[in-house]
Amino acid sequence: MFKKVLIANRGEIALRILRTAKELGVKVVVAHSDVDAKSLPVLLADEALCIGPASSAQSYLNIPNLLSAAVVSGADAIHPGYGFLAENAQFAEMCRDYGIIFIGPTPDNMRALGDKANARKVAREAGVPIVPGTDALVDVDEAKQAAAEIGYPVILKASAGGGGRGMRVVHNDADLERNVLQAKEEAKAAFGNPEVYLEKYIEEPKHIEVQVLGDGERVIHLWERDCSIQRRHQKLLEEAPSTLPKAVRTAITESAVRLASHVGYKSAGTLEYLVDREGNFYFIEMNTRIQVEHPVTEMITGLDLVAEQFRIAAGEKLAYPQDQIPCRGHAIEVRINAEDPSKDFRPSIGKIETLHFPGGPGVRVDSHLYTGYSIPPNYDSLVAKVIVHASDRDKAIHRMQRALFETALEGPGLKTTIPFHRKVLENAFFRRGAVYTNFIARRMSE
Ligand code: MV4
Repeated sequence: MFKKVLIANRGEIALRILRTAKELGVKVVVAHSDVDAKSLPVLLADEALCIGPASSAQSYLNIPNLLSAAVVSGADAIHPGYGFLAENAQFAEMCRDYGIIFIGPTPDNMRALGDKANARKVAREAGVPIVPGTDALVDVDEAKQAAAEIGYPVILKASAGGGGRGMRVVHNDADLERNVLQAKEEAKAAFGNPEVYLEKYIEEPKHIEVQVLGDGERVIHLWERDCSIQRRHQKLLEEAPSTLPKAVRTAITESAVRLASHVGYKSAGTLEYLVDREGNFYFIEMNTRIQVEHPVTEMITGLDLVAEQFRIAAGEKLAYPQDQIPCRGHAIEVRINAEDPSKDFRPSIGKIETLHFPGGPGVRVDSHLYTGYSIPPNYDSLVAKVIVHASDRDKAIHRMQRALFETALEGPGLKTTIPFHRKVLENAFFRRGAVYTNFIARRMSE
């Protein structure tokens, strides 16, 4: 195992990684921006190094400073968390060049799957269903011909995009040319890569993702999560397992193992799918990182996914065969964001004056907050994740209601998504599992 890990991240995920590192006997260096100097991960670290000013570009994305911090502190590994540099193949390669282990997939894994048009090719080769559509578009004529074959509506996606960024839905031939050209311009500006491709637009799908672990030789799955409850591509509530029929669950998880095995995947990863009303599923993209919602999978399997990432990166082989991965009960996570749901989820910042987290059976809270902490305005608004586990979905919903009833998170002017979550948990459609990607727009609009 490693002697010392540098955590190249902040907030709840930096704390989450720190906790596992300590349990594994690995010393922790937290790299932080100057506004994060008094953050909980910094206070709990064995060592902390400031890597730059508040702006992410100059700190958490600053590769020279992060590598210098790792070298200076004598860290033998770097954990990137999620976001920031987590899916940057070049960063992973530079870590390797400096003799530091990147705790994540190989640069080749990231390159094969990071480009979404290429990930579709990999899926096709592996015999995994993809949405009817094209490879990277050569010109507008190709788009028109493909749309004529597939039928409208279609969706244009940027190969270099992800998580909903750089997507446009097109309903007719008249709008196609303009949208292809605009999508290319936008993709070039946003990602430095103008490549776009086209897919049939699936209406009202469920958004299901399969958690996998690979050691470079063998891949296993840790069941699936339903992440359909999103707003503008920000997930708000996730659960595991899904409410899909057992036969669909088996087919989708097996397909994920096939795809990840095809590239010799090494580390934790997530394969995203859309599932339509008939139970047809289509692979859309793969996330080559630990995800925010990984705790729901930890609750139903009893595994520590971050510890698995450490062990795999240290060269260990997976310790369990597939049939020893349990799927016990039901878990739900709500993301508590410092945002005002009544003001279009506008970010809300402030100092924490009153803080009380829930506890008791089947409740877990992952949060870097403490009383007196000031939430800096520079980063993501996620401030806490409340995760519950119970023997079935109804009991998990009830337990989450109990947990949120216990929760107090207050400060002058501070607003959170907690009242919104209370409404979701009461919603009749949510309660019967009738959740699709348009749930919030359609069922929570008032
Ligand atoms: C789609 C789609 C419909 N058809 N692809 C959004 C996130 C990104 N990972 C993929 N996304 C979508 N891709 C096809 N072919 C609809 C969405 C989508 C969506 C997906 C999951 C959760 C919420 C969503 C909200 C709007 C659109």
